[in-house]
Amino acid sequence: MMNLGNGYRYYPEFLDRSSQTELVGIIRSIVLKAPLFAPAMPRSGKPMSVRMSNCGPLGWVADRSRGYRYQKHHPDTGREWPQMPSMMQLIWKQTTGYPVKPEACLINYYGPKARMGLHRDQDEEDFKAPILSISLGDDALFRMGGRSRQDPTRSIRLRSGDLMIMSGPSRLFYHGIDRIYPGTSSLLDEGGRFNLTLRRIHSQSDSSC
Ligand code: MD3
Ligand code: FE
Repeated sequence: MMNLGNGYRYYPEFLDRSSQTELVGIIRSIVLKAPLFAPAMPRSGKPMSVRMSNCGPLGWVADRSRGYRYQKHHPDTGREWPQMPSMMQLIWKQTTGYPVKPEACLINYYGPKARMGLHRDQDEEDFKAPILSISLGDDALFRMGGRSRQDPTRSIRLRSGDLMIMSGPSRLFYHGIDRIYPGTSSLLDEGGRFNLTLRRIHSQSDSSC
């Protein structure tokens, strides 16, 4: 594990090839039940280049009229999100040590041209809980900023099997994916990259409905 400062923890090559293959199989079964959708930007209505799905009790969605939010149902099928697989819950428990289960796993799929602009993750109520990220497939150029959009950034190339944990100050830092490096991994037959982010939405103490 590499400590990158500000609560950023980086675990290069955390998953071996067989674990990566197992996780891709799990993702494939999830997207059969909860197909990838293209979220729309709240202001413009423009579709994002990254396609998404979720598993767990809550999922992150976005559209023009209602903006960014977490909800219990798939925006297209109206069905509940598939259960969070035990393999994901186990990785969360083993690496974060956080005493409460993750509520959402956002599944991002990047084709060769997809990118994700600099943003902060602030649609959750619980900023004390860490976020855990797992990269699968082609390499990606990840940009890490700071508390303010104007803060200096540094970039690291994320590879298949890498894991990152954002806790403490880094939890609210700006970040994005500048590009995918097509053809750098043979894990996915169709190419591109999956990224999983495991998240807590509600505070542990929050017992409201
Ligand atoms: C730093 N995903 O889903 S993962 C996202 O590779 C997201 O798909 C990127 O940004 C991806 O919101 C980056 C690494 C990551 C995830 C969440 C973070 C870094 C983060 C939240 C706060 C700070
Ligand atoms: Fe993010």
